[in-house]
Formats: sequence, C-alpha cells, structure tokens
Amino acid sequence: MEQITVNTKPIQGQKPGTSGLRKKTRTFMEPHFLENYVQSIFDGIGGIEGKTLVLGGDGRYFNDRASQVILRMAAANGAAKVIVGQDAILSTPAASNLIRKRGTDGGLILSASHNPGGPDEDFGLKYNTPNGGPAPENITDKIHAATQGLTRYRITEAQDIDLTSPGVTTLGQLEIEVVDPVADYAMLMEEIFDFDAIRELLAGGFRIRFDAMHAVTGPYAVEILENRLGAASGSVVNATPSPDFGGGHPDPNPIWAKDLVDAMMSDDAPDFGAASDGDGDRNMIMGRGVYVTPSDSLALLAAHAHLAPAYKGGLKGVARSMPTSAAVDRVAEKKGIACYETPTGWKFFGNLLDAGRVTLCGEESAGTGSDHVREKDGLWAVLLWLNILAETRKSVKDLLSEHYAEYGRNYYSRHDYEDVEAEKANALMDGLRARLGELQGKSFGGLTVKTADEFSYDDPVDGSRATAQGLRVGFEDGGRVVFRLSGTGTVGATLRVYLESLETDPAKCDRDPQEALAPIIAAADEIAGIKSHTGRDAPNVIT
Ligand code: VG1
Ligand code: CO
Repeated sequence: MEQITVNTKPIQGQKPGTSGLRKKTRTFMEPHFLENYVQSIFDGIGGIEGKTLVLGGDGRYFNDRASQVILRMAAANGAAKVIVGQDAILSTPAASNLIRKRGTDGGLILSASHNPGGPDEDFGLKYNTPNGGPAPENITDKIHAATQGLTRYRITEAQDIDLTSPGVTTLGQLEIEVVDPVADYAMLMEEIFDFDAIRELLAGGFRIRFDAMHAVTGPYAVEILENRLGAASGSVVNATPSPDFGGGHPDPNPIWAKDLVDAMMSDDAPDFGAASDGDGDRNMIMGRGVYVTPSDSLALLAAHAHLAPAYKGGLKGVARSMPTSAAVDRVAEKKGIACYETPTGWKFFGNLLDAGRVTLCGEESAGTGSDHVREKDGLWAVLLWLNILAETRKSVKDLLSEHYAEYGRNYYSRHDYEDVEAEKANALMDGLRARLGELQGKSFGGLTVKTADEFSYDDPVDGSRATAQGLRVGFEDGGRVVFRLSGTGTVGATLRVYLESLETDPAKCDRDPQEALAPIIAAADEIAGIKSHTGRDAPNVIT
C-alpha cells in the first residue's frame, strides 16, 4: 500500500449546480474526472487532515467504484475517519442525519437524485457541510475554484475495502466504520412520530402502498413501514434498489410514478399512496382517487404538524422556495408564524433551520422536510402524513377538501420542457429578462400584469445574496407564472414554467388544475414565446 500524488490538469465544467455536480456517468468515469473533483472538494474545504467524513450514495451504477476511489483518496489526504453506509449505501436524509448525529466534518453523497441511473445515464456527487446540509454557494464556489487550479491529486494504491458488513477496518491511518444505513435513520423517525398511533391505524385495516421506484428507499421503507409499523407485507413495492432503477426515472411525479397513480385511481385503491426518488429525499403523496400537489402537501403538513409529537409545540416558522405555491403562506399567516421565500435548492434553507427561524420547509418539486436533518426527506413526509391521518382518522381527500375550504386553493402546476437546446432556452430567458420592465399594465388574454421581476434573495441570517433565481410575472387577480432553467440536468437545458392561480370560492376548489390554469398557461406562452423559441407544442412533464 502506497500513497501517491498523481499529476493532473483542470477539467472544465466541474461546477456544482442546484445540488452538487451532476454529469453523464461516462463523464464521471473518464480518466481523472472523479479524482479531480474529489480532490477539489477536499482542497475547497481547506483540506481533510484529521477530519471525519460520512460517505454513501443511492446505489446507482458506479456508486460502488466511486466509493472505493473516495476512500483511497480520503486516506491519502490524511482524513482520520470515514463513516460509510454498508455497500456504500445511504439515502440523502440518512446521510444528513449521520453527519449531524456523529458530529462529523461533513460528508460526500453519491447521487444524481431523481435523474435516471446507469452507464448511459446520470451520476452525481455533492459535499454536505457539518450541519448535514448541502454546501452553500460560498463553499461550492471555493470547490469550483479549486477545480480550475488543480495540478495534482492524492490517492492510496490499495485493494478494495470490504464494505459488505458493518464493522471497523483501516486503510493506512484512516479508520473506516461501515454502518447499517437504515438503523440510525429509523431510530430518528421513532423519536419524531407516534409509531403506536400509526401502528394502530394500519392494524385497523388502513391500507398503504409505497413505491420505492427501485431506488434507495426500498430497505428503509420495508424496515419502517412493514417491519416496525406493521403495514401488510408487500405494501412497499419496487423495494429492491437496482443500479439503473429498473430502467426508469426515479422521480416521484405523476408521469414517472404512473403505476402508483393507476393503483391509487383504481376501484381497489389503498387508502394512502406515496413514492420517493433515487436518493430518498423527495416524496409524492396520494390518497384514494386523489393526487396531492407538493405545494398543497407542504401547506397541509404545516397546518397539522402539531399532531406529531416532535412538533406538538407548534412551528417556529416555515420556508418555501420561490416557485413553490403560496398555499403554505396562507397557513403561516393564520398561525401567525414567519414564512420565508428562498431560491430553488435545499441549500438555501440551511441557515434558516440552523438559526431556529423555521421548523418546516418545502419545494414544489416534491421536497418537504424539517429541522430534524438538513435535507429534504421523503419517508419523513410519508410518516408525518400517516401520523396526521392516524390522529384525525380522516381520508386524504377529506383533509384536502377541508384545507381548501379553510384557506382557499392555490391551483398549481409545473410544465417542464426538457432537453431544449441551451442556446434556444437562453434566448427565451434573455429575451424575457430584457422585456420585464415593460410588462406591467399589459394584458395577455384577459390577464393584466401587475408585477414582473427577476428574483434575488438576501439571506436574513448571513446577509449573502443570490441573484438571477428566476423570472416572475404576477397578475392583477393574484395569479403568477415563473420561468427558470434547471440546474440539475445533464443534457441541453430544461425550461421550467411554474403556474399558479388563487381560488378562494370553496365552490370552485375542485376543478382540474390544467383547466383552472388555462388562462395563465396561455398567457405564459404569449409572454415568453415558449412555442416559438423551443419549437415545442407541449411540455414533456407536467406535475
Ligand atoms: C430541481 C428542483 C429543486 C430541487 C433540486 C434537487 O432543481 O427544481 O427544487 O431542490 O432539483 O432535487 P432544478 O435546478 O433542476 O430545478 V433532488 O431530489 O434531484 O436532489
Ligand atoms: Co433527490
């Protein structure tokens, strides 16, 4: 075993996006690509000598190889200890929990999250800070700067480490502790929720279906929902993680989790349905015959969170990303608690959570979480729903109707145009940005523009500023459209169009969202020229 220094040159394009660095798997497998980026993370955070890190990923193709490389590099860079999930597996929220619980210096998470996996699909890597959250921009900027000046990386020449069972081993002076990926996380969930109440609900014949989408939550969901809470065996489907997620997109939305939608809309539908994504931080919620929009789920959870033991004292405040609907704002207003609006990406919630300003956060992209970790957390959201259902003994559908009756309904939908040529997407955004100043007062098919601007965020805790976070146009009647380019894709550009309109008449709260939003959908195209710029007639994905 020998520690060597390998000469290398900077590789272009190693710039972390919304959540870490995501590229085609084959790009990550090119000579030096992974090694350069890992060394840049270590250099960007001031070195890792004597430090303790957590390591794990969602099990996608190349997860195992990349983990071995990272362990050998951690040893050569002088780390004291790495805590790694068995078989290099950790869901993103479980990794966040371990980073916090063990008081470590952060962790490396191998995942491209909701992106598909496999040799021809996507891979990703991100660094989380000691608070357990994704590195904020001041740190990812340093990592990126390090990639640009890199001349060498350090690695140990050694055989693979056996990660197949829990225990402690060493690589030179590096201690490697292999842990059960599920145990600590399951324990945390038991502390937060009333497992007895949920167990009673399930024992009473309440049926659930959890679709793990062949991704990392399978083992977590089987242990928690079936083994500990007593859901019927088989309630968790697609529970065995596979390196290419069964060939699908592990993205819990009505398009990619169509099986679940079909099951929940069938005559024999269970009472509750849910799905999570590749790395276990997203959630999709359904009731019998009803799909709960993520923005509505966040609002409803905020309204009822006090029914779960960990939140019985109420919420300190809530936060949502800017494109997320304002449904949760109405709950916060009624409860008299603060509500923050942040840019897209979980890293922007970290300071608010650390400072104790908020308890619950969420994004329209099926991300919900709380101050229990510093990542969004799919199974946590499922358990909070189940805890609320156990306490109220109402159906998902009834809870939703009651919510709309009390707060009104923020009709909401997101239209994605994927794999658009980057030039065309940029032209659309640049063109609209240039016209923002002249939109006010103009009408588009009966909707009059009240406000139009580009979102920037001033972090109230550390004063940092994030600019260019989405173009937004608000209408006189309270409706809104937001335009953004995705920061997680690996080919071309993805245009996201977020559509919202507020309905306060309870008699009009059960329309089809696409129909209710039709005037805004038409106005969005007229304002931004979506069809003319992209050449697309319709979005690829509608959530
Ligand atoms: C998307 C979502 C964003 C989410 C991010 C990471 O980013 O819009 O809300 O935080 O994915 O989610 P973008 O830049 O593509 O819009 V995950 O589950 O892929 O880590
Ligand atoms: Co994810």
